[in-house]
Amino acid sequence: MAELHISGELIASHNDTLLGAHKSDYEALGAQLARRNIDIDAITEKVAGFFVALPSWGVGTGGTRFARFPGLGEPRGIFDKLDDCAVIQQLTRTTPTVSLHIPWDKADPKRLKTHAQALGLGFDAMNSNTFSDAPDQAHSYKFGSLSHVDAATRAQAIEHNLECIEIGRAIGSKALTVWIGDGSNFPGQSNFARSFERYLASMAEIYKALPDDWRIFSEHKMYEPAFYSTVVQDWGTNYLIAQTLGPKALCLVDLGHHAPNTNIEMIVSRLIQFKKLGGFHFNDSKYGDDDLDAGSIDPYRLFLVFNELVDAQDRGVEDFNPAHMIDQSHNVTDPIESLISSANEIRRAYAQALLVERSALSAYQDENDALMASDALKRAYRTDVEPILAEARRRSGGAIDPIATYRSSGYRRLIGKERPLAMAGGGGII
Ligand SMILES: [Mn+2]
Repeated sequence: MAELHISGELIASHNDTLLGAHKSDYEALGAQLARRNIDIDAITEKVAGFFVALPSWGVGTGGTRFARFPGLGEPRGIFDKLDDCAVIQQLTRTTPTVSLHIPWDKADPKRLKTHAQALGLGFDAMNSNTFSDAPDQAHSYKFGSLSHVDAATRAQAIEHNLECIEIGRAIGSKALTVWIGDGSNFPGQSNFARSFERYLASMAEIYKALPDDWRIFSEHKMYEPAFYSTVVQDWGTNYLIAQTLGPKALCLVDLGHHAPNTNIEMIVSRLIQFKKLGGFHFNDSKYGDDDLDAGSIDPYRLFLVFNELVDAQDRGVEDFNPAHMIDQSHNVTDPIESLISSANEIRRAYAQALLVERSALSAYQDENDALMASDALKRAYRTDVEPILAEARRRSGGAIDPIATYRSSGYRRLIGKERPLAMAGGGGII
């Protein structure tokens, strides 16, 4: 039976020591926002209602192409991963769901559901894996999966995705994320048109098996593991996929899956406008698909993405319900601390975007006042919203300072004793 590792008493006693300073910070920010005609409590309420899903693969140490350096108390399987996810949720109250990766997290669905429920967790989108070979599979994905030249390999990859849907149905998931490693390393190695045709035909088979209330997300990535071309390379290709498959097919934007300097927030706006934004894999990057912690490199870009989301919300865009998920690889930090911090950074970007004075911004745009338009965004971005984030956590039973509370709990030391060091699988990077 699952048990919660962080006690409510620990959170409460930690919060007590910080409450005085926190209250005065919150009041000061409230007064500052009131001068802008913004009600701080209304913002706090919205922030408290914003959630992001944890990646099951994120609580283990990720590793690079060169090495993996596992830390103390690495999760040995999905049930350990869920325990770690529960710690993050208890402290942040921002991450009530977990996104599973099959076959890494394959287990009896009933046990999965019971364990997660006991920890107060639910399940977000399922992730299929046809970018690596499972030990017992008949056909290799070395040269592709859903777009493979061989029909039997494609059929096996389709079947795996159908199995992910089945497991997902049993545990209460409502979406399937498909990312493939298919592509080529040499010009001429594969025929662009024919491999994309094969991919679309395979995806149509998966789409047919999708329950009515499910969505399927395709995730584009410009390179890696294929270095010359990938079948689902860019948001244009991704849009064509979603458009070809039908209304339940939507595009997933992983922030690290673009060329450096790409205007991701504009891609987000385009996908919203044409009703094909499925959701996000949040992370950050400097050079490529670095899978660094959200907001750690370019927090302004994260804010600009959220600026588009809040703009769409404010305009009342129909059926606007993007999935928020984290997709990171943690190599030099305690993964639990990285995920706590990332969940906070994602909420921070949302809170800042809520502070943009949109009617003023719109007026500056109509007057071609570039400087003041830019300043309207900067003004919101410059606001230190930490008291709002802390108050949202506190009101939901979470910690005012989740990292400090986590460190004082001794959780990492405790599970270090329970879980012997193992080279556990499932530290995936997609
Ligand atoms: Mn991803």
